[in-house]
Amino acid sequence: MTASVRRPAVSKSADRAPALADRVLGGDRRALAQAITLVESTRPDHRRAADALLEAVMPHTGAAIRLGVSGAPGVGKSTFIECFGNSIVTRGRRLAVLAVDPSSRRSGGSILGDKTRMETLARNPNAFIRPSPAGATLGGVARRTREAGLLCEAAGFDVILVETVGVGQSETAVAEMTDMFLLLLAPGGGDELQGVKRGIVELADLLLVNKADGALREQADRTAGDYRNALALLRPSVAAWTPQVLTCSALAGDGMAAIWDRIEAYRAALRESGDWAARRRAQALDWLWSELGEGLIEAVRSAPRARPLLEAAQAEVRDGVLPPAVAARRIVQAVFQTED
Ligand SMILES: Nc1nc2c(ncn2[C@@H]2O[C@H](COP(=O)(O)OP(=O)(O)OP(=O)(O)O)[C@@H](O)[C@H]2O)c(=O)[nH]1
Ligand SMILES: [Mg+2]
Repeated sequence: MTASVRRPAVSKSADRAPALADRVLGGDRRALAQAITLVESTRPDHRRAADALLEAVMPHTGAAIRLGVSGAPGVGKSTFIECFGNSIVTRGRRLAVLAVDPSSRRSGGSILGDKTRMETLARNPNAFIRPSPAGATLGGVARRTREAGLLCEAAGFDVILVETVGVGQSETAVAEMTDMFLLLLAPGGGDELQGVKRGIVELADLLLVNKADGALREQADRTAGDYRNALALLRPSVAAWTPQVLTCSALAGDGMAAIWDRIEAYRAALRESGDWAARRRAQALDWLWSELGEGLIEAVRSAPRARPLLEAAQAEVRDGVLPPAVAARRIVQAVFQTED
């Protein structure tokens, strides 16, 4: 017997999945929106249907370019996505835009509000804009965003853009689910002044100094030069690609073609070196482990066998009489009925 984790029988609650999968694969936008809502749901029967759906579409995913876009509040992300998005859809691409940050955590408007700011793009049949679910936790949104991305790929979108706000930990989550990370910067100021953490700059494969127009143009060029110098001191994360710095103006629509060229050059370089596929494989495994971690915690929380022990352990840990590591080990042993 092979050790396969595939489940041949589809459970009753998953009955709606095959029909929905077919509609998603046919490019039906309403079905895509419903499918994303299904994977975002925490109801157990929805979760089972979502699993069946994801398994059904999986063979039809993987061909898209997955881009992360980040930048401090006000740097021009929404304006950029509208401008860049329009420029690539007019070149025949199909673009899906997803957001990672729960709207409650965002300083500016949520991507939902952005739908009005991304007016032209939102109306384009070759673009699909999906706000992040309100009230969700960061970890939860990041998990569902990966799945939403797969669904968009299955629906025929060949560029998946995941937006995040550039000030917190969500950047790492986004870098872990995308092929290439774009960081938007404003003219002038160092990272700290821009409210961008150093670690986020190090994640970037392409840095874009936006607002390179009018009175800000020269300063944008200087800022780009500063970042080029700073990047020269960093070790690139893959040998096949040295992060680059470009200037652009999302407002004036300048620099969009050059950005797309760099994205294609990046993909060609990483495909050539084998890093493209290797990174995807590593990301898939990381994803498995992170789901496994979440799943196990959930299982422990809801295991009846663990409940009395959990309550007692929490009280003792809170009162400082039991070391947390010891408590955790005992709970794990009780849940799995193992001895060490
Ligand atoms: N001059 C100039 N202004 C720009 C450019 N891009 C964006 N802006 C302006 O910068 C302001 C912020 O732009 P947004 O696109 O909303 O920025 P954001 O990064 O999405 O902001 P948050 O959603 O709050 O994080 C707006 O007033 C834009 O018009 C640009 O290329 N040049
Ligand atoms: Mg915005």
